[in-house]
Amino acid sequence: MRLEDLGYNNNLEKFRAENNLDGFEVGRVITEQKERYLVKTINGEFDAEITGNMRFTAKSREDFPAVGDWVALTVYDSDLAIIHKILPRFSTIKRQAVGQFGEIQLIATNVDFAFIVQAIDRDFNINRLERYLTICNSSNVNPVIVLSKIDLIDESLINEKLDSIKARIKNVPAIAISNETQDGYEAIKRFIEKGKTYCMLGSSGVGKSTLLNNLSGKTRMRTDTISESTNRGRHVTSHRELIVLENGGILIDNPGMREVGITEATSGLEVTFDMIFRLSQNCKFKDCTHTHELGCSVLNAVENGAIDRASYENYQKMEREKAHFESTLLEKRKKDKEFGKMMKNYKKRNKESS
Ligand SMILES: Nc1nc2c(ncn2[C@@H]2O[C@H](COP(=O)(O)OP(=O)(O)OP(=O)(O)O)[C@@H](O)[C@H]2O)c(=O)[nH]1
Ligand SMILES: [Mg+2]
Ligand SMILES: [Zn+2]
Repeated sequence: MRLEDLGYNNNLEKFRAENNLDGFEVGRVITEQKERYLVKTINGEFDAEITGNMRFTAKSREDFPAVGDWVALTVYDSDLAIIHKILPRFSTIKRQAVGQFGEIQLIATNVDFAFIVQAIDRDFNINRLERYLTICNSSNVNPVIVLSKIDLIDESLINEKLDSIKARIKNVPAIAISNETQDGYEAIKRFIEKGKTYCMLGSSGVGKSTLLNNLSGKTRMRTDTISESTNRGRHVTSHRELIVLENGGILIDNPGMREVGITEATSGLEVTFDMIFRLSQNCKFKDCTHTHELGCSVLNAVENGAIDRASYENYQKMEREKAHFESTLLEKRKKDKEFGKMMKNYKKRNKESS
């Protein structure tokens, strides 16, 4: 195996050379469980932790490694390796951490494409698709929509769903597949290139791991049906994991997600709702919120049907979430700063009195 087979590239090599990391091995984080990382290098797979210094200086979740990261590490033996540095990420998929407002959760890094999987029979929801798209668009990841389980519904309904996606979401490929019959697999495989990284996103039970297993030709991930009534909230896949396919594509599986909370997804909303953003240039007021203003091009477009009303409402909801997240973050930073100041004064006073 070469590092390139795991997705290593010239930019990373350049960074390594310029930052005097010659004394370290380089590897990619393939799983993560509670601050323990399994890192794959050309010499094998190693259990790793970060240095105390890294933990001490970390300001947010983004300063910790995540699945997909390239890291510089020292290997002592198979159970002990220490990660010294995270090499620069070219993409970071993140969401609002569930139940911890203002906190970020990293889903995967250095991802080229995301397969956004929804089961066509029960899970299909365009508002949620737009959420995933926003996350992808804010993080430099190319989205591909995958509707799974088409063996479970009537063929005419498949096209109906695909058309309803097309009506609202432009320029994003959508593929309908069945993991049972493998219909649509050719279309999926066409996206998968050697050395590129793909990430599975979607709710629990939609068939992400089944798809990954089938593509890899081996059972890498456990799959199962979970009875909604008896096992609410449990996922079959419990952690993130990166695997290399025979054709050279690199796939990251993820536990299913219930909520896809928007963080400070700056450009994500702009790209996802590009029609709304283009029209907003023509609004009468510069600070138009597109909610009630006269001379608002966006509201006009909603009125005359040029913009789908449901899409507009979904956009407004995510805008509010984004604003809420940003203000929470600001508040938190302010508090952290005040706490830092207090500690400094306290130490100073102690010094003076001693
Ligand atoms: N009929 C049908 N069943 C499928 C299809 N894909 C997956 N399944 C079944 O759906 C169940 C869940 O599949 P998984 O692959 O474990 O789902 P997952 O998205 O990985 O779920 P989590 O790991 O919990 O996020 C399994 O029983 C699969 O056999 C499909 O295309 N058609
Ligand atoms: Mg799974
Ligand atoms: Zn407006």
